[in-house]
Amino acid sequence: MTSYFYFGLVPTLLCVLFVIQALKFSHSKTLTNVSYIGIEREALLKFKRNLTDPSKRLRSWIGESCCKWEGVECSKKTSHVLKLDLRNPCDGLEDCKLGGKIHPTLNELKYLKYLDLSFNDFATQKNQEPFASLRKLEYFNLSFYLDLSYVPLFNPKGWLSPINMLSSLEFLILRGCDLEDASASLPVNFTSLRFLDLSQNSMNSSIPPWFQNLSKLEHLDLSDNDLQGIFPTVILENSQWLRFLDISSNRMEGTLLKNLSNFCNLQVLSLHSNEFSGRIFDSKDSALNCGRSNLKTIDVYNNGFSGHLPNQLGNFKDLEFFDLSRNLISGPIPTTMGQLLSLRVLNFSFNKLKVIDIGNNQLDGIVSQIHFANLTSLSVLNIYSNGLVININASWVPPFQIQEVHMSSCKVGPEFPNWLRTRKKVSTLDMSNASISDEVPHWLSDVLLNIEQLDLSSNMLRGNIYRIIGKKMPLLTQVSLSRNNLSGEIPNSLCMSDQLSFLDLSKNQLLGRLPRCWRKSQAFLEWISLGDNKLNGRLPGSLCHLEQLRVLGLHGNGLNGVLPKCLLKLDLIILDLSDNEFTSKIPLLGNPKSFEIIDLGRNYFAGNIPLQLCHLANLQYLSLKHNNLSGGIPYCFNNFSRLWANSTLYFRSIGRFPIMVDRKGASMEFTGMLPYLFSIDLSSNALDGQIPEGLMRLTRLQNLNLSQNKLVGEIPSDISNLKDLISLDLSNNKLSGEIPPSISNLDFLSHLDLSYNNLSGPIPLGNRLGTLGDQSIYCGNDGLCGHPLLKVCPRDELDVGRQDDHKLSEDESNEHDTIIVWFYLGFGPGFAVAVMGFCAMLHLKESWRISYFRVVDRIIEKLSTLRMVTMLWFKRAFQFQLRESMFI
Ligand SMILES: *[C@@H]1O[C@H](CO)[C@@H](O)[C@H](O)[C@H]1NC(C)=O
Ligand SMILES: *[C@@H]1O[C@H](CO)[C@@H](O)[C@H](O)[C@H]1NC(C)=O
Ligand SMILES: *[C@@H]1O[C@H](CO)[C@@H](O)[C@H](O)[C@H]1NC(C)=O
Ligand SMILES: *[C@@H]1O[C@H](CO)[C@@H](O)[C@H](O)[C@H]1NC(C)=O
Ligand SMILES: *[C@@H]1O[C@H](CO)[C@@H](O)[C@H](O)[C@H]1NC(C)=O
Ligand SMILES: *[C@@H]1O[C@H](CO)[C@@H](O)[C@H](O)[C@H]1NC(C)=O
Ligand SMILES: *[C@@H]1O[C@H](CO)[C@@H](O)[C@H](O)[C@H]1NC(C)=O
Ligand SMILES: *[C@@H]1O[C@H](CO)[C@@H](O)[C@H](O)[C@H]1NC(C)=O
Ligand SMILES: CC(=O)N[C@H]1CO[C@H](CO)[C@@H](O)[C@@H]1O
Repeated sequence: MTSYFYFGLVPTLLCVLFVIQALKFSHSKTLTNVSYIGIEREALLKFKRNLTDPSKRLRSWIGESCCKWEGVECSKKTSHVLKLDLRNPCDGLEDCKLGGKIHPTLNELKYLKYLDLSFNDFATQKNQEPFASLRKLEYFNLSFYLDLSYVPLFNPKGWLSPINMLSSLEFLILRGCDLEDASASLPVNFTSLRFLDLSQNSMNSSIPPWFQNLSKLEHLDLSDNDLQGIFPTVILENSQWLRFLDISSNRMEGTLLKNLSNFCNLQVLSLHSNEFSGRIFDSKDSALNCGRSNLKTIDVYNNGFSGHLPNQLGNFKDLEFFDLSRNLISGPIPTTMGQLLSLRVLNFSFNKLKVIDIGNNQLDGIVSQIHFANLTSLSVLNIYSNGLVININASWVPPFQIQEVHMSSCKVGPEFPNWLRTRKKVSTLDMSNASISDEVPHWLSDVLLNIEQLDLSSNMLRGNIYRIIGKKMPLLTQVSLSRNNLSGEIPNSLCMSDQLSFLDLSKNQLLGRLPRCWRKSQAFLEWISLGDNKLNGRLPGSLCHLEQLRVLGLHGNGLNGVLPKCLLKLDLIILDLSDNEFTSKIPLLGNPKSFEIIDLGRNYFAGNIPLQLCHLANLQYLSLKHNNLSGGIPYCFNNFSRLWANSTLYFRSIGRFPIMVDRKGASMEFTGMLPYLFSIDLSSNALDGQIPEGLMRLTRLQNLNLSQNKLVGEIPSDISNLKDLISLDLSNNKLSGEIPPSISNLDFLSHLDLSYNNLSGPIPLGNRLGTLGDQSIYCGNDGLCGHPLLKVCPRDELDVGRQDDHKLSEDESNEHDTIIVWFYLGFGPGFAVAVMGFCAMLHLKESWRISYFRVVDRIIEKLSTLRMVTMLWFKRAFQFQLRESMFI
């Protein structure tokens, strides 16, 4: 039994062993090259040795079989390394980045097909070819590889070998690599390329001609570069497989006038934020004139496209996203928009269209429920800023659950739109300036339970504000109800909105006290504007819990009492308490350097001007007028360094001003500006002492008003330092001495009042003063003589000179015309850049369609009146500052 076992089994075992051994041998002999696989393993180890790996992502890179290492994949058949995926797994976070130098040994991975090194921090080295022999590479992703700008990627001396690689490469992703010139850094003869992503680089050339030869391309992303010139539509003719085309945010131009049937093969067309023009739909040979389109996304906002919306919108049966906003599209909205149908199941028809944004065009005509009758999936409806009249039947129940509605500047009213009544998912509602003169419907606060952004400003809404914001709105971030006729007290429920950042209830009929319930958890609240209401009582100390508060506007109410001291410890930028009944001293300001605009005018503040004001280096607008202040003007007022000629602070500041922003953040325009950006107004107090010489250092001042005080002494002789001065009012003081002759050098001075002082001597002559007209600006000074007063000075013989002056001033006014034209041309870009900072500060979400930065109370009230005058000043300031500041 045992022997049988022995003698039978052993040979069998041996036999089996032999067979296994033989199999193993033949296998390695025929299918793999063991020594070569060892080389690949060694190469990877060498590569690893030169890397830094703070998160120890490569800790599995030990042992014999490199195929089990993290990020390494081998062929099952041959065991050669086919795939190396070292993509940063934590969304590009620093911690997970690999760093160091890429060792050229990587070239030993001759069978590699897939290489992903994206979001790491490898050092780039000249004169190295770390990938040059990767003949078989099909997928190469180097996204967010900090800086490839000086690496000649494909040149003979470069990283990648054109001869070896180009025929197999199908995916090339170089997003965010600082590439500057596609022609120089990429080769001309890819043959297999299907997916090319060069977005978020700095290419500023035109699109290189070799793009036309990418005949297999399916996905082309060139967005966020600085590409210029005419878009070569021939690319589309040659790439019949193209499904995805994104060239947004460049400077491409041209029309798309061509019946490009390949456009209709596209699924995603994104051309937004370029300079395209011409008709896009409605002419026979316009681009999107297809019988049946596959387009899911048409995203062409912010161009110069014109023409009408097509009647055949029904051709776009797969359309989900349709954004034509900020173009020059005109005519009516075709009713066929509501019949874009794709699917009919039983009795229900389904439609894929989710987003319609045709705001800010030149559309007109009447919009009724027919336009939206069959849009079952619609969630975003933006038709703002057109000439549209909305005429929707009050009993209509929409087939969709809308989330975002922007109808500002459409004629929606006079009734409040009843079709909203049944919608419960509304997160953004913008019906500002929509001619609604109705009472607020009682159901509104139920519709608004999930609201995030609400703008019903500039209507004639009546009724208690509780009907709008009386219930808890936990998601509310922005609300503007200004310029209506709302009544009632400010609801305490606002203190429950922890996401709130912007609150504007100005210009209503609101009564009672300010809410006292402000809480620390309201950590986003930056803007409170309650001006021009009928509020009274004291400022609640709980306002100081709002640590992010930047703008507090309470102008024109009946607020009274003492200011809470803590208020001035907040990092406020704009504080407007003017036209109230505040009393006692101006509280000492802590040391917040943030203040830029302080208006405490028309109150009952008494005592001295606090010296602490002088620490506010960013202050550029200070009004304390019409109070009961006494004492002297602090000598340290010369500390307002933003008002110095060499200050670079100003351009950041202007961004803080109220603006209109649309969701793209691209177009921003001021709704106005302060009459004077740089101003000190201390008029109508009881200030005494002399005008401090140091004030003459504030060379950017445009307005200096010290009138109606008890100032003594002379007008400082270097008043001509204030070269930007537009308005100077020193009337009704006790100033004496002569008028400094240099005052006639103030080129921009267009308002001057020196009346009712004790000035004496001759009135200076000069270009500017010659045109400043009448005698009233000098009257009440018995000692003055000369033109325009009738009193002749002892040695006055200057008739001839005066005529010359007249000639000069004619020339000058011509010049001013051209200055103004210049100003308009130069205005936009400068400001657009300047205001960016503020937008960021207010946590603008990208999806916002329009926001609410309309000015608030008093500050806006001042806006725009003296705009023309201000422009003269800008001409100068901008010429010198614009360039540098635009690139900060
Ligand atoms: C095995 O690898 C070596 C070293 O690269 C090479 O010289 C040899 O040709 C390879 N043999 C086979 C069969 O691939
Ligand atoms: C390339 O890498 C980036 C960053 O890891 C990633 O977001 C992107 O999806 C990759 N691209 C493709 C086409 O795989
Ligand atoms: C284009 O490819 C061919 C081989 O296919 C090669 O000889 C030639 O050098 C390549 N041209 C450039 C500019 O890389
Ligand atoms: C492109 O950018 C480079 C470097 O910033 C610059 O020198 C060149 O003039 C720019 N070209 C164009 C056409 O703007
Ligand atoms: C595109 O390919 C054609 C031939 O297919 C060739 O004649 C032409 O030079 C190529 N153009 C570019 C820009 O590479
Ligand atoms: C435009 O192309 C489409 C699809 O190829 C075709 O049906 C239509 O007739 C063409 N229109 C004109 C004006 O050529
Ligand atoms: C579109 O909606 C209207 C009104 O709801 C309905 O009468 C009509 O049948 C719908 N059209 C289609 C094609 O479903
Ligand atoms: C700006 O000029 C003032 C004098 O007017 C000088 O005291 C100050 O140091 C200058 N500041 C800078 C940053 O040059
Ligand atoms: C930066 C760095 O570590 N470089 C090293 C890469 O590896 C080679 C040898 O494999 C070293 O000589 C380098 O110093």
